[in-house]
Amino acid sequence: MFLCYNAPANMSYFGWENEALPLGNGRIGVKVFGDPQCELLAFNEKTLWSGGPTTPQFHYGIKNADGGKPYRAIRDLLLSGDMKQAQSAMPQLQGDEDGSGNYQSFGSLYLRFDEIGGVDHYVRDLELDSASAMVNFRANKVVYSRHYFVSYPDNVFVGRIEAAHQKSQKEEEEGEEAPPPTFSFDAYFVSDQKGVSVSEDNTITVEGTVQANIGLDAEPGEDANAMRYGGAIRFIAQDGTVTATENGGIRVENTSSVVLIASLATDYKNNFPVFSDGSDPLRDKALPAVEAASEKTFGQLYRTHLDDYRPLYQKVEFSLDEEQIAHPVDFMLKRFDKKGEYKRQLIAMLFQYGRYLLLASSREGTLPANLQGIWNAKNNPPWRADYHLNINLEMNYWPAYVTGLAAAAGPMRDYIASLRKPGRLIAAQTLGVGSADAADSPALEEPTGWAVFTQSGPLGMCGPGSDWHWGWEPTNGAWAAAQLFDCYAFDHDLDALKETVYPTMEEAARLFSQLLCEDKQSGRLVMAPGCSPEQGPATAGCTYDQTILYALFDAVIEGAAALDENGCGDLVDHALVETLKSQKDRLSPLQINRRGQIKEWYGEDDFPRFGNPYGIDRLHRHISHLIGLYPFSLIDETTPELQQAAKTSLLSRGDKTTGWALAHRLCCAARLKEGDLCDNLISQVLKTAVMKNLFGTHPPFQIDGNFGFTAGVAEMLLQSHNGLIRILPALPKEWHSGSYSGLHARGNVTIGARWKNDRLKEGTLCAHDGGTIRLIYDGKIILVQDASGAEIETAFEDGVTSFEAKPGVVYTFS
Ligand code: FUC
Repeated sequence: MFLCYNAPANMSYFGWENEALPLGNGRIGVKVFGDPQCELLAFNEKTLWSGGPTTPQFHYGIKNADGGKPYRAIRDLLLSGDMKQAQSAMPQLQGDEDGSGNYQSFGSLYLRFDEIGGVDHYVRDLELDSASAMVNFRANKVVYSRHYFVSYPDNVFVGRIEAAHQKSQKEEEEGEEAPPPTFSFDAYFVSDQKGVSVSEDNTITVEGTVQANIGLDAEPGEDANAMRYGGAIRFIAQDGTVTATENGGIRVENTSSVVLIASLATDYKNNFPVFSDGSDPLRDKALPAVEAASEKTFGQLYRTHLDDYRPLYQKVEFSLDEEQIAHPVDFMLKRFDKKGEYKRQLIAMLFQYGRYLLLASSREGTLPANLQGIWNAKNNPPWRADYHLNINLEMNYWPAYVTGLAAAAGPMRDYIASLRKPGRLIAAQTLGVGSADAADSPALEEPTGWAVFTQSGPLGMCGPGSDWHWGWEPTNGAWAAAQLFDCYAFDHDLDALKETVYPTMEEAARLFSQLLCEDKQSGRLVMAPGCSPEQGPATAGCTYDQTILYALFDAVIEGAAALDENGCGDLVDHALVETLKSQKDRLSPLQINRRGQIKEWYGEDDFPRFGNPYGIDRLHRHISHLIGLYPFSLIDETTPELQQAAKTSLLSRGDKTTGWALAHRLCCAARLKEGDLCDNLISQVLKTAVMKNLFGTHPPFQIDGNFGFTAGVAEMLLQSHNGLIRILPALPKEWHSGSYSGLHARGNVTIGARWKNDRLKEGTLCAHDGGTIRLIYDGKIILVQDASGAEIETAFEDGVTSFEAKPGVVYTFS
């Protein structure tokens, strides 16, 4: 599958955002512009951040280190019913972002070619099956081709630029061999951190320390820190000459083929509160990677890259039975907008693109995909290109397990686990649990409970935001923690559960278990104060907080049971788990308001009807009161009233919203089995929420929209919450026929299905660990057969077909 274009990307920030094509190996990101005369390759390194503990103004977001005093006072005001006083006291809970830094841009490599002449037959594309970008064109009877990829196993960017004669058929037939055409270019690197480039022999190197948002006077920004970075770019020409130039560049002359190998690194390590491994990133990391890769040919490097990438990407196939014709993407988007054409082709492409982007921006051993994945062309990107935890980071990983990409999920798991230490400081200083008073406090070694608010970063930022309306959401870290349980729910990854996930979830639950208070009026156990992202009043027990805690407690209870069953019960605090069991039901997250919707705030029916004193936006992008529908599963076919209320809520919120918010609506509509509503939302995404390069847009570019879209489409095809596997639960009328394979269901089950004329034709199922399978397709009885075609004994009750699956056996069903 290709994303193709018949023009280069504009060499501007607009072009970078809308048109340039992304490559990455989870650590190194590159955007390809593809201008024939002057190639621009914009480089990123995932860990290149400003700010953090080495900048004096940084204090993890904590403004008032008050041990949680105002928090308790406001909680008591709310519990005594004094909404007004509570609201006016909320600013006391605000933190700040001082010194929290930004994800930085690494810099750009320019290749300025000697006059090439009139260009035609120009094509620039991104091949998803090989994670390669290509640029091909002709000029003066010469065919130029460029091929780029970023290899995860070799940790290098690799490019090859070639020229060949454009031969007529006659020349081909006659087999005339002329010497190959050659080309020449100057290469130079511009560091966005003002690092100096030096060239020697065939290699450019650049190094320095992070200068942050450099001012007009080229002075370092105030978030400049001591983080070291280094990069090396080597040019290996097949013929002609390669020489270092005096200005730190490289001149390649009269070559017919040249290979570029580049690697970038920093000294970042996620070891709070130091965040450095003390290395020399150029000499210890980037140069050795380039040296090692230079020993191999382009073909060998490419083969290693494919051997790593393809088995992951090709796990899932999906088609809506529309031929994938290689029209330029911008042309197809326009035609869809005007005439409704190419829709199914675009949907299949955008679905797989989300999987591609996740592999490109998130692989084992580094930070998770941030708000822009791994790509960023500024030193002050939108929202710092950080890790927002009130939906965005979680959404980035919604497609991971269901679309077979556990290999991309590790960075989220490791990052959230790493927030435990700074999160203990935050819990102690803002919520009064634990005794840590500074980042070097020995108390931070004890698992007393951790909390992270809305914004977080790789250098320890995780305190409350500078405006409580969006900044005081104490359960955000708990949401991320609860989601980590996907590793076990989907893939039965016991090692991950034991080593990182369970301890991280349990410690978050320990904190909130202590913070819950009884609301005398309702009898519920509530978290207070809390805000529904990112609007309305601070209240006691808002649906958002209550749902997250319900889901977290549930995940801990299930996780503990799994550890007990697998002989790892010593890792479980059983007394705590018993407490969570008794607290869970008293959280009572979901209530229906007098408009027949899911309540967002428990007391909302009593809010003043005139004047909107709490600034409530009924069309708000966040639908935080519906997280119990998706990603969590508090609402399903066993709760029809809640389902109806959720539908009313979803419809009333409307679809005039941002990229990620459309994606969340899509996931919710899928859970409601509203296929046609899903289809409308998909049209909205294609019309308003993707750019030419299919990057999701908020606006501006924000990658969560891509990942949420992929998760939403997967949820239309397969659902597996609450012990049931639902086949094709939300097919729109327009999707008459299609097929998929390789999607994952909870319980370590792989599923495929094919449908025609709106009906399931046939499916495949493999339960890797065996067990009882409970399948639903449209309330109909399902026939299950083994590989030999023999019918398997099933039971059918309430629309559910169940049978005992043997481990690893592939069954078919229809
Ligand atoms: C959330 C959203 C914003 C934006 C930001 C990065 O806080 O409410 O719309 O997406 O994250």
